[in-house]
This record gives sequence, C-alpha cells and structure tokens, in this order.
Amino acid sequence: MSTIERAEVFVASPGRNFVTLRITTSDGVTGLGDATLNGRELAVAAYLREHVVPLLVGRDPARIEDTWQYFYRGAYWRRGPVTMTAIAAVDTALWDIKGKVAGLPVYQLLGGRSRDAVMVYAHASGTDVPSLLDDVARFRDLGYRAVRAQAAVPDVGGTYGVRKGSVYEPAASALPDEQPWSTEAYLDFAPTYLEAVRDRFGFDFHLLHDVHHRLTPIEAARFGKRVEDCRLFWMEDPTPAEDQEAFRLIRQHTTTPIAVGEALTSIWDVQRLITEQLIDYVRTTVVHAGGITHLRRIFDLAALHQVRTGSHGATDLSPVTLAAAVHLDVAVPNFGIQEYMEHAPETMEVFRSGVRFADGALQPSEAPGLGVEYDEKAAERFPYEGRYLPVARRLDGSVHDW
Ligand code: GCO
Ligand code: MG
Repeated sequence: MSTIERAEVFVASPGRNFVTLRITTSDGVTGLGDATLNGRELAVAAYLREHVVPLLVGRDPARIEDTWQYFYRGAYWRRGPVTMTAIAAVDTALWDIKGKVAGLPVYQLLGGRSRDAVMVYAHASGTDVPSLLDDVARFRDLGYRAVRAQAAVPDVGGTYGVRKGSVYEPAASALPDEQPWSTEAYLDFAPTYLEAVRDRFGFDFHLLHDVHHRLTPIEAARFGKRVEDCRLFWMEDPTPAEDQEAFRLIRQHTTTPIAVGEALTSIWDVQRLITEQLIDYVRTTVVHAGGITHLRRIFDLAALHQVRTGSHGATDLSPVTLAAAVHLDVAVPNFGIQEYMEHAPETMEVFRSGVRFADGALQPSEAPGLGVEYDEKAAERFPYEGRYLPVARRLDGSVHDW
C-alpha cells in the first residue's frame, strides 16, 4: 500500500503571501493544497506543521473522506478559518494525488463535465465614475461576460474594492491600514455608478457589486430595492453573515439576488441561508471551507434549494485553489459563476497552472490531478513578509466591518 511519506509547508510571497502544502507518497506522487488565510498565514502554517503533518505521515493517501473526518471530528474543536483552511489544504492535495494516480483530471473524478466552460466575473474599479466606466469597457473588450463594479466613495478615503495598481491587493501594509467609512455617503453614491454602468453599456452582460459586509439588514434592503432596475447578477455580502437570520429581512424587501459565504468555513455556517433560501449564490471556497470534499457537500445542499455557486476567487487564493475551484465548477450541476482576478506574474512563476481563460470563461487543465506545479526554487526568491488586511472605522472613530 502506498502511504504518505512527507508533507511540507511552504510559505512564500511571490506577488503576495501564499501558504502551500505539498504531500508526497511512498510511490513518489505529489499533491498540492492551498493553505492561505489572508493576514493570518503563519497561524495556518503552524497548525499544519505542529498538529496535522505529524498525523498525516504513514496514512493511506487514497482515503480522502476518512482523512477529512479524522482531521475534522478527530480534533474535537470544530470549524473556524484556521482549522478549515488546514483541512482544506490536506484534502485538496489528496484529490490532486488521486487524480495523478488515476491518470485523470480532478473534474473527471467528480463525475465529469456538466458544462463546456466556467463563466467568470472580473473586477472593474475606479477612483471616480469615469475611470470605473473605462475599466468596465476594458474588461468587456477582453471578452468578459460578467463584471463587478466598485468605485471610491467621494470624500471618504479607502473604499473597499478600488484597485491602486494593476493588481487589486487590500493586504498591502505591515500593520493594518485604518480606513474611514460612511454608510450614508455609500448609500447615496453606489447606486448612481451602477446606474451609470447600465446607462453606458446596457444589459447584455452581467453586473455584480460587493457591499463587503458594510450595511445593516435594513440598509441592505434599501440598497437592494434602490438598484433593482440595474438588474444585478448579485449584491454580495450586504451584511455580515454570522447572523444568518438577518438575511430574511433583506429578502422580504428586494428581488436583487444575494451572494454570501467567502468568509464562512463550513456547511453549518450556510445551512439556514441555503435551506431557507435566504440567498441565491453561495461563495464558500475550496481553501477556506474544508477543501473539495466539504465544498462539494455544501454545493449539493445548495442544489437541493436552487442556490447556485459563486466561489470566491480573489488573488489571495492561490492558483491551486483556482484550479481546484474550476474542476468543481465545471462538474457541479448548480454552478453559477466563478470570481476571477489574474494573479501577479511573480505568482505565476511559482505556480505553473494549466487553467486557461478564453471568451470570458475558464477551462480546467486536462492534466492528471489539479494541473498545477509548485516551483520551490523560484519561491525561495520571494520570502514571506507580514501583511494585514485593513480595518474600517466610521467617521466618529468606532470600528466598522471592513
Ligand atoms: C472578493 C473579496 C475579497 C476579500 C479578500 C480578503 O469578493 O473578492 O471580498 O476582495 O476582501 O479576499 O482576503
Ligand atoms: Mg467579496
């Protein structure tokens, strides 16, 4: 029987910080898992090194489900982003290995294709409305069929989602950047630029918007109602999702579709949202929600309740997560859309991925496994640098949800 011989944790910063797990079997087969938790990278690296790797060595790499149960139930302590990201890395690496052993791309192990391609949405942003419109035009010219639009709220610095350089990177400072927030200014301004996008480009493409957990349920309800004529594909994270019940109030007031879940880590965190149809798209991802095994379980629950998938895919999720996501996206019946931002060139030097973009959609690699290789030597050129996500404060100085 083949056994797990080695599991190595790599922490590097090619373009941004990534934590990567590589499992090697006694037959010399390797598998990769992403273990990146933005701004908390070393916590997951330590959890893996201290508490997971010693228990992995000697196990049967073919027993993916059993290994998942062992690290979830066997830890006694449940859920939480650090634990679930570590379990995800193990699970993803074992699917990669299973694919390589079988000589099949992972999507074939998941039941094969349900669709020909995976529609993605791009991130358009602007420091003002004209620059946002230029950015939307650029993505449409690149062939995207779905675009998310975010613009800086006038006179309120540091609005979420506005790109500074060519790559959007919120975790850019050694200590958390403190950014001001005004709900009143946002609620007055955001609907006007979404309308400006529709006025200029019409309705032949999908328009999305990320509220990024900033509103109360009744504010979110007002926002959703106000933008109904923009026919958004979704409004994302209108209110923080710890309180699943809060979404019922939003739902009672607006037909604007709702997407939630990028910061949630287990099926229990989205159970009511899904079973009571309080959302339309579930944004949990491979890396933060326990890997391919657990995410598929969430997606299957979602399918029963006509909730579709819309996995998180910002650049703080490594190309290993993107590859795994695209294998799932192409296979599950209830796929909705996949978030996609191009990684920095340094990132792609270290992660050689077979995922391909064409006509506003992604294709999984046809190579056995996930189709991603990690270049350890190249990664050595990019040492880890501590970086935090920003913190938001209301204009009176109190802390708000970022
Ligand atoms: C998105 C997300 C990201 C997150 C980031 C946090 O919709 O893409 O909201 O931009 O803020 O991934 O690490
Ligand atoms: Mg988001």
